[in-house]
Amino acid sequence: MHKRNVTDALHLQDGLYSVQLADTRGVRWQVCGAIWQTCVAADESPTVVAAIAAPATRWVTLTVTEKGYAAPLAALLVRGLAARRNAGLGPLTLASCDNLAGNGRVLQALCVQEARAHDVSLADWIDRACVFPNSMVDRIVPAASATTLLQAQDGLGLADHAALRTENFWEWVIERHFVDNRDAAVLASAGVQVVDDVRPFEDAKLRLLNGSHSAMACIGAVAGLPLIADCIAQVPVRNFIHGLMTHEIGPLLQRPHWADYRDALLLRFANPHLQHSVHQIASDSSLKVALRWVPAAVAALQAGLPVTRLAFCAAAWMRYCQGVDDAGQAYALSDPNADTLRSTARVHATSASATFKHLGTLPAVWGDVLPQHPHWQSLVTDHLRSIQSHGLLASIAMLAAHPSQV
Ligand code: CS2
Repeated sequence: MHKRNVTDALHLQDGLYSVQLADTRGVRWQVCGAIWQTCVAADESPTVVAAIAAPATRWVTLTVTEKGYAAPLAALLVRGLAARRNAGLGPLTLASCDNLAGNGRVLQALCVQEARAHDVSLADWIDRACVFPNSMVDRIVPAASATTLLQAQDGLGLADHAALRTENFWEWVIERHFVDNRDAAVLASAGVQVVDDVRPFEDAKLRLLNGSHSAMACIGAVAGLPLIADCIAQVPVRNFIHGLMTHEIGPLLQRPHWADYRDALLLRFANPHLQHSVHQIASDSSLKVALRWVPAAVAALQAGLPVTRLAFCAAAWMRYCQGVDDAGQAYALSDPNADTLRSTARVHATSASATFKHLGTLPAVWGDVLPQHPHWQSLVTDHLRSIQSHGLLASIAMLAAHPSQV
């Protein structure tokens, strides 16, 4: 784990914590007993290494967010795997549960590269004997707030400092790729879908769910709508998100019944119990949009589909980077590149073309196709100009009033 307050709370509660499962059909509480030991990886790396190298360990699962896929993670895993191999123990299944395209392959490449710098035969063992299944994990779990803890106190009659709230929905789709093939049946018996190719599920989730989330995060932050449920309750925003999914993203997805997934998402976004903060989702946007919007926009442009709403999302993100909403209220930008993004967005705040030039061409965010594409450039710049002159919500409403543009 990453945060000391969470590990401390769990430690005091013997690893037990409660989860509120809530939607319009009702609210119930579940006490989870799956955790028996916790530690903060950065401060207690020997404990993590020992756990990876323990004879009984068969799997390592990871949820470390987009920015976690960096050298310190690789170093920790590789130390654990090296200790395992030195002890003559077998390889592991290492399953990333993060919102990355090809998350298993990303993790594998990171570990193999790290190992190769120290020990080529270890790198080969990690590459060939350990397995890194791709997977798609879907459940909306907002960060716990003071209200969550109060509700836990009410619902359970005792204080739970590690309580969470979530929705009833969950979906885990994983590639059939394990050290021990019998794991497939164990996972399937728990409701996990074990498939040969995760890609159609991963694309649908990253682009429809996470793409819409990031869109509403920027829209909500700039328009002063604090929660995802507040955003989707605004008819123009809801129509925008519906149109984004229906006309620009959905038609190129291979997930079967993607329109049902879209409709279910609109209900999930409206869940009144989740209280999902737009600022939480907006954090690390410079890393997220590269996975959530860019592949969808490139594919739509290639297929001749409209990209007006995707371009609007890009413009909304650039406006969001200014760190001040349409009512003049400042907010914090939580992003590894926050300082540069904010100062760039502010310096060029009155010029849409200069904003595009400096924020719309960042290769790490937008890749190399979109920044050069004249249609994309002019759409994003026009939307930015509109947002800067009329405000964000008015610009969305104007977009809906001119269906010929979409
Ligand atoms: C969200 C995700 O915070 C975010 O960026 O889009 O955490 C989202 O809630 C999950 O991926 C849902 O499965």
